[in-house]
Parts: sequence; C-alpha cells; structure tokens
Amino acid sequence: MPEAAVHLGSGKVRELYALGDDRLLLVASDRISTFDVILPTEVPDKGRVLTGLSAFWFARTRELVPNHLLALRDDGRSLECRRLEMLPIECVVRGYLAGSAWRDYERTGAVCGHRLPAGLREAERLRQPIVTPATKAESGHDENIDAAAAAARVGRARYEQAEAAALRLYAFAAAHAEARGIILADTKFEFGVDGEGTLTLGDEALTPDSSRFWEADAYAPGGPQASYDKQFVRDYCESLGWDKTHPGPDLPPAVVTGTRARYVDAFELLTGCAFDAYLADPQVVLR
Ligand code: Q0N
Repeated sequence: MPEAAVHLGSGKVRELYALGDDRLLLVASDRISTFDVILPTEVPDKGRVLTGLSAFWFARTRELVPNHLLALRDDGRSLECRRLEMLPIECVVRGYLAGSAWRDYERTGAVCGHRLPAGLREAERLRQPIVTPATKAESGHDENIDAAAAAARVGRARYEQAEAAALRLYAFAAAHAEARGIILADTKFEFGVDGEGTLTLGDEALTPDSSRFWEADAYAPGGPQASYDKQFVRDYCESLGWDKTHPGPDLPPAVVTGTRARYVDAFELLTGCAFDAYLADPQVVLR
C-alpha cells in the first residue's frame, strides 16, 4: 500500500508533503503573488509551467551539481524529491543589478560585501556574476548577508562549495536562456546536504518565481525592466492605485490570459517543448 503524503507546510504558492521518511513531494499551485501579496485570482497552469521548468533544469544540470529530483509526477505540478538537510541560507546569483542589489548598491556602492565599480546603472550587466547570500526569514523578508555571515551559518568550506555550485548553475542557465532571447538577470538557489554529506540542489530551480527573467529584445539598462512573466499583473495592479497590502485585487480575464501566455512562452522558449506536449506527458522535459 502506498504511504500517505503528510502535509508539512505551505509556502506562498507551494505545498510540501512528506512521502515516508526520506522523500518529499513539492506541489506547485496556480497561485500568483505580486509585491509579495498572494492575489485572489489564480493563473491556470502556472504551477505546471514552474514544475516543468524546474524538472527541465534539474535534468540538464545534474552532472554540474547533484539535485534532489527523484521523479516528476504525471499531474505535471508535483516533484518527488530526496529529503535533505537544508542549509539555513539562500544563494542568489546576480548577473545584473536589480531589486535589492540595486537598492543596496545605490545606498552603499556594494552588495553583500561585493564592492562594485562606481557609476553602474539600474539593471546593468555585471562584469562577473556575484553570489549574494541571504538568510531565510521565517516570516517577512529575506535579509541580504555577506559571505562571512553565510560562512558563519554553514561553515566556510560548505559555503564556498555552495557559492561555486551556484555560479556553475547560473553560468549554464544564463547561457541557455540568452541563446533563446531571455535574460536570466538573477536567480535564487537553496542547497541541502544528503545522507552522504554531498551538497545537493533543492527547492525549485531557475523558475520565474525564483528568478528575474527579462526579454532580451526589450532590455534597456538605466531603469527597472519589465518582468517576462508578471508584468501584466504589476501594470494592472499599479493602474488601480492598490496600496500593496493584503488582500490584493482580483485580476480581470484579459490579465489572467495574457499572464498565462507569458508563462507558457517562457516554458516553450527555455525547454524547447510545446506546452501541450508537456500537459499530455510531462516526462517530455526530462528527455
Ligand atoms: C525543504 N523548504 C523550503 C516547498 C518548498 N529536499 C528537501 N529536503 C528537506 N527539506 C526541504 C527540501 C526541499 N526542497 C525546503 N522547506 C523544506 C522551501 N519550501 C517552501 C514551501 O514550498
């Protein structure tokens, strides 16, 4: 008899279940957040797009960095994973100066201890990608920390190993995306350690919820960039003058349809698979 999945917790858009003692099930919903608020309207198939993308990247980077993926379920939105001991840090890799990194740079000229050249503009490409660790806040916002603070949390050798793994993953994925017209501006990785002590990539990876994707053709440094996936939602919310506190606004059908189409576009460009083919048989992204 198959063992029951025991619900362990909810993220903003994902659910986590235990499958026995040593496996987990990560289930991605169709919920969408903007300005850190979950909206009342879902985007159909968003969870399948994110799960398919994660599975695609896990399959293609397993020789670069071991990861927790065991199986992609046929519902297209659930990943069976190896249970790890997660490190209490996030590793963000940034190839471009956006978000909190831009704000920190403007204020201090540095990001998480990386001193950057003077005169950079918002969204400018960095000469070398940097790793900017952060603490995982239980509630509220993650806090940027420097490499020394990250090393104090996980040990210096482990941090250096995670930093190097994160840079390898970013270099591979950013080159793949750039060749397909998408800029991978930055992305967040979460690593754990398996029973043998091997550093292992966990969580979701290289999805629009854990990354900034920009359309290469529209890239114009010197200000904020349109988000490949969520820009219709942000523009609509801004047009309402909503104060960005809970609860967020309902989305009109045209915004939902347009946003779903953007997620599907990103999926098809990055994986090279038709999304209909993924719905018919999710395993297509693993081949
Ligand atoms: C784990 N989180 C934070 C689901 C993801 N392979 C693993 N082994 C042990 N623990 C975890 C994983 C993974 N992945 C990761 N929590 C537990 C991210 N969550 C947030 C909620 O949705």
